[in-house]
Amino acid sequence: MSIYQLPSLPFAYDALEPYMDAQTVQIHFHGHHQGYVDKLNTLLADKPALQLPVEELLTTPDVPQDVLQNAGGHANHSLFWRMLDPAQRKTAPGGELANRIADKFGSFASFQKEFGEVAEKHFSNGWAWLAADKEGELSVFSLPDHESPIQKGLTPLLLLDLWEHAYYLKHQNRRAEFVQSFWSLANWSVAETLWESSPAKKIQQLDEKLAS
Ligand code: MN3
Repeated sequence: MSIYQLPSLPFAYDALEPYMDAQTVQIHFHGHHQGYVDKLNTLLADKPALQLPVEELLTTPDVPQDVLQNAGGHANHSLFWRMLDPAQRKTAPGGELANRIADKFGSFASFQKEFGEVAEKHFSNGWAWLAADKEGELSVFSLPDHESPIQKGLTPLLLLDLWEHAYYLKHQNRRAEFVQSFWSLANWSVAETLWESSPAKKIQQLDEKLAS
């Protein structure tokens, strides 16, 4: 019995066409993501004290670097697949997240522009992120390799894989084109759910309860 397992892919391999091709999705999921899961299982097979839920592992002190890298790979991809909506029922966030984005970036379009620039400029492997801090303040940034905002005490709301394995078969060296195509797949319902379960939002809900 493995400690960590590949989660289900919430859509068919070809469901993200034409933005992400079926071959890329299949290799990305069964090759790359499975690879991080397998490596993590190997690394932690004889370390029962570190056999923790993967997000917990990211904030545990003194975790070896190779364990952190593979834990980040597993955590980020598990969330990333859920951040892609083949049917895209929502092309922009709604509710409070929409207001927060407008407050912080001026408009949803300005947010997309900033996220796109961060993603395009990021050098080499990494991920682009939208995250919230403990006060609910939003920020857009990129992190190298599989580093996660969770390691900085932030709550991820949106993420985009910038590793070449995520886009090279279809988009080759045109990362900007890949980033642009993400706006046709981004799952804003999931981003809203992540916002609703963020620490700042929980405090707000408790305050509302106390005031009622
Ligand atoms: Mn990847």
